[in-house]
Amino acid sequence: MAMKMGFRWFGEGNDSISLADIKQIPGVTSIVWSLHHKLPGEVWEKEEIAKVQKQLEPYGFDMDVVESVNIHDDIKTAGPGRARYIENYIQTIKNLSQFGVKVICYNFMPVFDWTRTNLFFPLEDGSTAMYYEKAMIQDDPRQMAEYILSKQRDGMTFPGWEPERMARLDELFAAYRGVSKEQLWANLIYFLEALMPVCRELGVKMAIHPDDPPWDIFGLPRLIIDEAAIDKLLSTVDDPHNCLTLCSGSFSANPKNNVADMVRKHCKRIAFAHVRNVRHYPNGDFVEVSHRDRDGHSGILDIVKAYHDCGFEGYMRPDHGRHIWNEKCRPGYGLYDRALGIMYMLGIWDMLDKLKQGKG
Ligand code: DNO
Repeated sequence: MAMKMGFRWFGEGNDSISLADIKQIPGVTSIVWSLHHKLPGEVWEKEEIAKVQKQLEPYGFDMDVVESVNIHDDIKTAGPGRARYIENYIQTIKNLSQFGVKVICYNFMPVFDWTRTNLFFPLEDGSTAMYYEKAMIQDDPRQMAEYILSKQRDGMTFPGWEPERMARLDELFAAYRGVSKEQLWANLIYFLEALMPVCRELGVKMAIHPDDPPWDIFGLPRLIIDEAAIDKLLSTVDDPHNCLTLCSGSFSANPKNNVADMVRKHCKRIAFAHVRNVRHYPNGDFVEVSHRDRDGHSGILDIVKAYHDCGFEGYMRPDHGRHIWNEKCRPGYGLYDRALGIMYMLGIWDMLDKLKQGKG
């Protein structure tokens, strides 16, 4: 088995990029997909999954990786609907596995998924990219949520920022008010333990995505932020189906995190690799840059080498790119810069393969 290269696609009518476009990027075999119209907690029905399968088939792409099946807030807060929503989640896993799905990416972030303050920050090369300004994430989350929602164009959804949920922001914050970091951990472990038997039976890996950025925001506790958290998660539920989506950009937003070390330590438990490069500023702000190692501080060369050295056999995808060549696209998810990112990653990978075979 070898590493498999994927590309995130938001679905027919929900993405400016077509499967035919993706087919022309060298090396891509997996479409990283989701049912973006589903709200957290709903069961994904087989007919809905079959529709995606039909769309991918003519291109020969596999549908092995889902990003994401989102978790209902009642599971995260141990709210009244927890048992029912876990049951629904298990049913979704069963349905997905019938279509060959092997990895389910998810996150356990309270209220907000990924968080940025400027989705189109101008870079010095004339492109734009996503930017995080620490000073802007202070007291009032509503302003940030309104800004992010205002950038959803042409009915295209932003996963994790469902308008239905954002409209209930006060209620959501109230639900999390009593939830300490320890309780959130306990709720995550409870959820995973409930899922592991079915994951073992069906061979499906649950791959948690780290908190992005990896620190508390707006007073909400955040769990998957550093190496200690990964160690705790993987050792507490010590099952090969309890895995990571190791997102290099999320972790490396904190310069203290060394992503290549994380890869070397936990290679076998990484089901899905997100490769993204960020540049830090001295005040703690950061911006997402090209995948080229020297353009940022994430250590892309070391990270890709660490995956190669450990014989990584999971799925990898380029993560947020810049918006270049006037492309009109979802923030971070254009065709052009992610395609460049793939060529950079495969360039490193292929050369390492060649050196390993002694032909370098
Ligand atoms: C952002 C993504 C995240 C990720 C989820 C996984 O672009 O990396 O939204 O998909 O956190 O559940």
